Amino acid sequence: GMPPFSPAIVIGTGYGAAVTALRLGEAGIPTLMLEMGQLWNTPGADGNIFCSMLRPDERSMWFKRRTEAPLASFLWLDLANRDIRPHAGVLDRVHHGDMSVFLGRGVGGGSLVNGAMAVTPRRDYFAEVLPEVDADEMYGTYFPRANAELGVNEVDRDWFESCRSYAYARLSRKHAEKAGFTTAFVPSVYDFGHLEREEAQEVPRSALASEVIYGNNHGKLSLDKTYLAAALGTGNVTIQTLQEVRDITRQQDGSYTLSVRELNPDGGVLAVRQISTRHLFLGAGSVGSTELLLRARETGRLPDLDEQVGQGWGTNGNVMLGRANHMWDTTGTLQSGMPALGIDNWDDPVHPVFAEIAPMPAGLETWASLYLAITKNPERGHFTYDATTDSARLHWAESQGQPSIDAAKALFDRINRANSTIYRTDLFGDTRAFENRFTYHPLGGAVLGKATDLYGRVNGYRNLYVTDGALIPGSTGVNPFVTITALAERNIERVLAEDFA
Ligand code: FAE
Repeated sequence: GMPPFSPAIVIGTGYGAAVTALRLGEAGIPTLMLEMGQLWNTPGADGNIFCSMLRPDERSMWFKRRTEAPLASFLWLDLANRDIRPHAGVLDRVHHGDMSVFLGRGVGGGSLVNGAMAVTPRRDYFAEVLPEVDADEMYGTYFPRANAELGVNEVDRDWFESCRSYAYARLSRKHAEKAGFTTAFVPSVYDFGHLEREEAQEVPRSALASEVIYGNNHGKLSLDKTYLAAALGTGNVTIQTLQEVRDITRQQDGSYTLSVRELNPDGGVLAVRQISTRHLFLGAGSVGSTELLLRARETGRLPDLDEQVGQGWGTNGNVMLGRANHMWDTTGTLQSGMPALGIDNWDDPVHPVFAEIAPMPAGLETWASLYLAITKNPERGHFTYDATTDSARLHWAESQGQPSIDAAKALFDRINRANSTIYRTDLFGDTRAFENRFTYHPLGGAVLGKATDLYGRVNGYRNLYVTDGALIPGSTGVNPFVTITALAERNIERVLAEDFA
């Protein structure tokens, strides 16, 4: 018989997907969201929805036998990682040769696991990255709209100067300033008021209880509390979980039929079903949406997709590093898991860097300062389709990460020299000082104006759209979710006005 039909389907529930579903729902269009991860609203035996980073269990990772935290070691001991039962946990680490990508899985996508840093990119750099997008419109309308809907807030400056939670950030600021660099406060979707009450022990601790990459039990305005709650509130949006979209085919009448796996949260596929739609929005993220399109093109299901699908992928120049502090320079044992400060050296003509001052919430004094540097790395990777595994394969060589290291090194060599400090070489599993074999910020693969038109309409097919980080050509110069959100707001406004008449 005929598969069930929904007027609009959105794949995924991350930033691009959530924006799109809200605006479709507000316009009165019945919309179904298909999410491969779980809905995170049910406490486990310990009373918490999410587990902490210090005692990870099966809730932590997406079908792994052992956790794969970004800091592999401390004094070369594998302290951070634990054996776990394979389960549909909230954080995935997808391996592609020399590069692995961290991804959120669940209703809210990356918003469940990220550091909540909500940074609007510099206008001059945004215009450089996406020159065909009207920057006046973005900075006048869509960035403000995204910031308001996401609930972006800033830390109270007086509290910041006196609190325990950001002693580690004040220390890194002191070291940066000694080398002549300036720092900038970083807005957040973590509620800083909640954080103040956490430190005062008036509310349960979350950012102050080493909760970040495996989810926050309190304090964070993840998408399930903002855009997705509003989308459901329209009465026109439905979310189905543990639904992994695999294949997209186009029917003669122009509708799309999806083949969807219903996943068992403890492993395996319960069923495969079909569902059809008129308007199909891909919000499965840079890696997920690119894979869906590439598979569709290479298996002949959507043969007219652009050659640009799979191209233009980047890491946002991510590179992580640690510095060793002197005995008298303590970071403190209480560290907010949510960063609030960055070293802003983006104006450097040779090596622009925006380095977030990251916590190392080990619960003990580590004498280490940690950083995630965002650099301007011109290298790009691309995806090919591997028929034997029916999956997309990322091509990115470790050497392509070298420009990120060079930029970070230029900045932190100067900070080390000014403070007579050295790099930590015990953090990343071997003796390297710079870790560039993973990214938190995958961007590109179906780039705006290349694989799609200037509003995310996929070239070659009507009523097929990309809404997420796949649209951004590999770099935004800052943490990317505000950019993804604002661009999705811009695109869906145009699509609703023109394609649903
Ligand atoms: P994303 O949020 O990844 O959502 C995609 C959704 O689609 C996920 O829920 C997937 O489970 C789902 N999905 C994928 N494939 C399928 C399929 N085939 N069928 C059904 N569902 C599917 O996409 N960014 C910042 O701006 N600030 C930060 O502080 C920050 N910290 C981060 C920390 C960590 C540990 C990580 C991993 C990321 C961080 N990011 C941060 C990046 C940010 O979370 C990311 O750019 C956005 O989440 C990407 O949004 P998208 O809408 O592209």
